[in-house]
Amino acid sequence: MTIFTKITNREIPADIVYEDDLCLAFRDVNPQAPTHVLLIPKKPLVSLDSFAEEDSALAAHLLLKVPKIAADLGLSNGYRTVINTGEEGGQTVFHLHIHILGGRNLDWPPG
Ligand code: DGP
Repeated sequence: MTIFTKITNREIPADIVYEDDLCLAFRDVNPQAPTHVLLIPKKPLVSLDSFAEEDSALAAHLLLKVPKIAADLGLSNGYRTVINTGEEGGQTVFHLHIHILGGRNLDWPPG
């Protein structure tokens, strides 16, 4: 079980900003921008590579929640979404998560 499932199960604390039956969003413990939230499916998918056809509705649900959560967080001037996948992709927690970052001008390209 990853730390994100423990957050979902309220076994460890997190600053939760959104929750519904399928997903949870909480503030990153190591924020890289003034606003940095992680949106996860409650289903413990390892990464984007784990999505199967049966997850189509879940995938759509997650993506459709991003602008709503960003708006709720006041990111009216824009924001960035990032999904790190696998070791070379920079993934460190192996429970699929969408980073939502904003509140400053973000550089491109990332490192
Ligand atoms: P990634 O490198 O894409 O796998 O991002 C993992 C993120 O998870 C990283 O930005 C730090 C964050 N993180 C790791 N452990 C915890 C935790 O226990 N609580 C919270 N809120 N965030 C965590």
